[in-house]
Amino acid sequence: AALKPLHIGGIFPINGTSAGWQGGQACQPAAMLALEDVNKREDILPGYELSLTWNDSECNPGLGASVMYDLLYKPPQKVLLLGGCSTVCTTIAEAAKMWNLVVLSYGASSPALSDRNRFPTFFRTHPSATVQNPTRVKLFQKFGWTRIAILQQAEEVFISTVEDLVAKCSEAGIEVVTRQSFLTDPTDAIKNLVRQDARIIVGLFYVVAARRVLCEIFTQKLYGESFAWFLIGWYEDNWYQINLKEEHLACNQEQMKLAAEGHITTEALMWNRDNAKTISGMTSDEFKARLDKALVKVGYDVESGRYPEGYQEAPLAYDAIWAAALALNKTMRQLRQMKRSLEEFTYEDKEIAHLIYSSMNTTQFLGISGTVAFSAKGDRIAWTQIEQMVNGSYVPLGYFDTHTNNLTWLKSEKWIGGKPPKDKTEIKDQL
Ligand code: ABU
Repeated sequence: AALKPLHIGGIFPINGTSAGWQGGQACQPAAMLALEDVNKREDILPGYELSLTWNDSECNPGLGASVMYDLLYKPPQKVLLLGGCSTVCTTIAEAAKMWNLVVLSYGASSPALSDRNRFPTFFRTHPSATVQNPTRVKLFQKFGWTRIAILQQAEEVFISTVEDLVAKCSEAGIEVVTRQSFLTDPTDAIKNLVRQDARIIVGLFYVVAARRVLCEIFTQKLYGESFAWFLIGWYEDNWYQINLKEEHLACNQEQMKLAAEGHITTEALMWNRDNAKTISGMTSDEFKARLDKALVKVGYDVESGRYPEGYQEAPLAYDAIWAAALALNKTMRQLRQMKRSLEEFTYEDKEIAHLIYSSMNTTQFLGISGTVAFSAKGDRIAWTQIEQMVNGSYVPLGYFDTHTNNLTWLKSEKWIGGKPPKDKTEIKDQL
């Protein structure tokens, strides 16, 4: 018999000049691979074929809303929405409850999205940015730093991360000497960091802003042996060397490299570390080989090291489709007992919507990104990875498991001055 289609609506940030995250570039092909694999499985959604109708949001919340309305108002009926980029997910997840739709995000880190009152039908395979804060505090303690500063882009994703970081620092007796924020131009915020004698600085911004900050760090000489910068770890590896001319930066590649040297990054682990067989039968290495092939096919030159944005998060997109398929499969079985079926779902159907929600809530499997399971707030539970830029490349420093407070440290850190910087100017330096 012909397979009945089940439609997921997808929103991917791919093109555009928005200063956000264009991670759909790698995440959309990864989602298509998952769709292919899930549809091959006869034990998952038998009798159905999962399909993805999608469009580009450019990581722009206005465009994202318009893409969502198009997906909802143009047939066919969608059973679930997939989204990436915090600013867009915030918009669509707040609205989706009105259509009784679950939103599943492969690429939204904003801690604000963990608010179940505001986003009652939201889940994500992308961990919340708060998972990095205990790691940061652990590192401050490890290196004896009790005085830190924060520089943030004025976006809800970073504001909510900073609120959590400030609370965690306060619990640990670490002073946040200043919290500087900027919209697009970080020049004045960085001047204020200099005035406050900031040495240990946590920076939270999207990658376009990160390049502006780095160039300004170079100009205002806030780099080198006296400083430790903590940046976000999900930028692509060559982020500080690209688009300098297009973005009209006053720094060249050499200056950007100097300013970037020694910075530390923290990020949730997004690729399963052991090479175990996952639910799809693939190991992470096998997935990587397949993804690379798919990316070459759509024109990305990954063989010469030029990875599209969202490459790191690609396992999260792949696993999001699996999570959706498994949750819908569970819902299908429950509906069968009620003499109902998934294809009856409409945006008014609270009963089926509730079953999809509860099935997603209890979905658990070993994916390419590790164990996929959701907390009561719809969040992903994950380890973090710590890296440092040494000679222009990222070197792993360690891993941290927040739940067990266990830091695995590889002792591979390199300090420009041979030892970690101090968290303030010492009296003898002032004489
Ligand atoms: N790792 C990408 C997160 C992007 C975002 O939160 O918007």
